[in-house]
Amino acid sequence: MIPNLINHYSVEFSLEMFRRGNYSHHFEFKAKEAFDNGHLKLPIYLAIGTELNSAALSMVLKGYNIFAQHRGHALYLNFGGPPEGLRDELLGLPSGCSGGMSGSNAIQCPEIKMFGHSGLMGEQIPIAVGAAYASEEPTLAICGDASVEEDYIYPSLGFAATKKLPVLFICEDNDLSILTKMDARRSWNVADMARSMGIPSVDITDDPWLIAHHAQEMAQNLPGFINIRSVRHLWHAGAGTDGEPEWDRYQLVCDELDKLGLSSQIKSINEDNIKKVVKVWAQQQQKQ
Ligand SMILES: Cc1ncc(C[n+]2csc(CCOP(=O)(O)OP(=O)(O)O)c2C)c(N)n1
Ligand SMILES: [Mg+2]
Repeated sequence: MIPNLINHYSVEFSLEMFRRGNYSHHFEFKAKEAFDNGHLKLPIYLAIGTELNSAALSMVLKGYNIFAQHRGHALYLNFGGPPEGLRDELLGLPSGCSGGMSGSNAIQCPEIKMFGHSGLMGEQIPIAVGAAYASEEPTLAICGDASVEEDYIYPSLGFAATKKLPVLFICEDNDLSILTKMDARRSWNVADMARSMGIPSVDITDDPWLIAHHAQEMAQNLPGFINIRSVRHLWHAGAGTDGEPEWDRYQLVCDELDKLGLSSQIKSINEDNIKKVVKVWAQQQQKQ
């Protein structure tokens, strides 16, 4: 616990982080609407509930090669991937960021150095480690709490520790493997596991200022591992819901910014982003 962490960051930092996460938030709801209306033919893996995790990472990690898995829309957008490319990918169009051939599952974006995912859970971790070894470039390797259970993760962590590779590992931990909670799957903690291999590790909530703080600190001396306790608001794939989420980080962040006296700024960011997102989706509807 770091008291008053939010006050360690400038207003500009907090508002820019909110602007990014807020854009992704609205984009995801438009994607959900398109899915609900039957416009998307492939499964969709929405990041509603985790939009601010990658917004925080994008604020402090610059120039990283990015390897992620299926729930990556917000990551793509927050790091600057063009929304039109993601929209078209979801719609299965050749102008999509993966040529319309992967859909939600395997988005990629050379402009932001984000590599696609094959669909095999966790395979991006050994690939990210190999890429960091070869390139010596800073690398962001993200997976879910179920994917870290795959056996190829541990040799990869061990190799990154031994070679002191510049990899920041993130586990976006929503306590779910599709529908199975963690306590039915394993008795160990992944941050402890990474630490036992010699990788500095923390296990934190999805407070975006806390994420930014730890990512920035770890980036000074990689490798590092952050487990982020998060909430998936909607189904694993698709856009349904099983009820109220355990917590709503997006709303909590709005409340924090409100307490800082920034309500008029967040209102205007929100209105501006809604207009932008509506326009992006409307452009494609006009073409169809
Ligand atoms: C090796 C492998 N086993 C099983 C699957 C089927 N599968 C796809 S996603 C998933 C759960 C992923 O959970 P997690 O990594 O925690 O990510 P989340 O969906 O919770 O964000 C499973 C079991 C797969 N894609 N690959
Ligand atoms: Mg999970």
